[in-house]
Amino acid sequence: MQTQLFIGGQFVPAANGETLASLNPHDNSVIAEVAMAGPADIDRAVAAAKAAFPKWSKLAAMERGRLLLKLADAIEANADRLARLESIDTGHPIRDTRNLDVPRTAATFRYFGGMADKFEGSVIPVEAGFLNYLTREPVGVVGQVVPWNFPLMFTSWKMAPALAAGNCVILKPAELTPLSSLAIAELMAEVGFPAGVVNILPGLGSVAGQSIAEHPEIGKVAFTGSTAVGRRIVQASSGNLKKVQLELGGKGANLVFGDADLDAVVQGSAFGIFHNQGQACIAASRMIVHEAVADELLEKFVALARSIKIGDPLDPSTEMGPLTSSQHRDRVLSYVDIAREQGGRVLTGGKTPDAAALASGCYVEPTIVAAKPEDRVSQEEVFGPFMTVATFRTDEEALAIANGTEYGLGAGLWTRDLQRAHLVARELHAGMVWVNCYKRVSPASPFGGVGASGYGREMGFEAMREYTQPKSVWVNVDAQIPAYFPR
Ligand code: TAP
Repeated sequence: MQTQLFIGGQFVPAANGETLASLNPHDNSVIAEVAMAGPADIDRAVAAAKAAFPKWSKLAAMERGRLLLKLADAIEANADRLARLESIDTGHPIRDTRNLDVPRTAATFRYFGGMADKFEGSVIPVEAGFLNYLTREPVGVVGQVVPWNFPLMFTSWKMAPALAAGNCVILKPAELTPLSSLAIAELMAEVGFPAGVVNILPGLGSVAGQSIAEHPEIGKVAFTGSTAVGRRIVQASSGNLKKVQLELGGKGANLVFGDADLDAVVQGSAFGIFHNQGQACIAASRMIVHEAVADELLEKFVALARSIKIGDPLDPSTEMGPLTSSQHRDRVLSYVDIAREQGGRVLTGGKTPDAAALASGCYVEPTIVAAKPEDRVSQEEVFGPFMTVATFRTDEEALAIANGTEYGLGAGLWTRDLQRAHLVARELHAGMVWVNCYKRVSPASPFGGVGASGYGREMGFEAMREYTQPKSVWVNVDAQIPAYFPR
């Protein structure tokens, strides 16, 4: 297992020799001591990336794509190792890291590997006699700051489009979960990415992350994480006016209309809120249900929540693992008190599991709380297996509740009425809407939000636009330009 910084194609210790323990959230045992980058290391990585950029950006796009495709193959060849590493570092159940995280990571590198030589410029019809064409050029050295909830997958979401477009990358994984991105660095070196094209530097957000956001020679910073840190990144980036892309928090509305298929709602919503222990920006964290079906739905939903098998992430039968850190577990549990203080009713969960075998881990039971739309638990991102429920009478009321937070990332709705589905989808304040499903993602479909959920889009052609700058070139083919200063 690699535990050092990946700079200029080499694994190296941090300049100041600092390390930090990465813990297994199942029992808080130490997995590894990992090097922690400081500003001097970020400077070294930027120098390596700058040196690599001219050759990498001018390499035939098909060749850049070929390396990304090779990396996708290498990820699949190492699937089991990567899945285990991700499970012990994050707490994701192995059934998910095997079936979702690793395949999605490979799929993202493969999608953008295929995209590299298909992302085209354009010719713009301007006045006669001129040829005006638009090319899209890479930004240069880009910084990427990744959170701890999907460290492996987000490494691919961030790096794949940036590299396909010809940029060089400095990526900082979260201090809590650095291991899978270092394993990706190892595979990148193996499949032949040139030195310096990718640099992966674990480190503290307030030190290494801040240094990336401020760095005068980094042209763009892409960030996924909390809205509070997103704001800090915007401020830090102002020195050199770098491009900023922000994928921030969410408070996903999940609207259930009276005509919905309730069994489908239960399954889709349980995936929406309890997959990855609810640690997802697009979690279905607010159920907003028509009062006529609320009792029937909640009875089924609570029964399912109580039956979820919580346990060691490495056990293939585990359906929900621990949260990623004990600090985060405590933060999630603190929201149970906050809910009660404002009159919320805990319908199930709201505590750590009773099982003695889980006592030293970061576990929280699936939690469902009936709360008013204006309560803090209905407004703030809890980021755990914690769902609020509120009821509505009219479609207008449902929309007002759904759109009544500062966030606007993902939202879902369940109905058999086609016209209502399209109308509500149009009116939802969100970057992504799911109809009769929840939390679907694909490398081909743009991902991102509005409002306090940030700006810019990952995935698809939109991601390639984010990682490039347009250049308009005017050529006089046979235009007769009248003299402006006739003499
Ligand atoms: P954040 O503090 O936002 O951490 C996300 C990433 O930003 C980590 O890599 C972090 O580094 C880094 N970071 C922290 N301060 C930074 C700074 N000043 N400059 C640059 N980078 C910085 O999230 P958290 O504290 O881990 O979690 C708190 C809450 O954020 C969660 O409860 C949840 O609401 C939200 N969150 C949202 C998402 C998504 S997907 N939208 C993901 C994670 C968290 P270190 O962790 O290494 O310090």
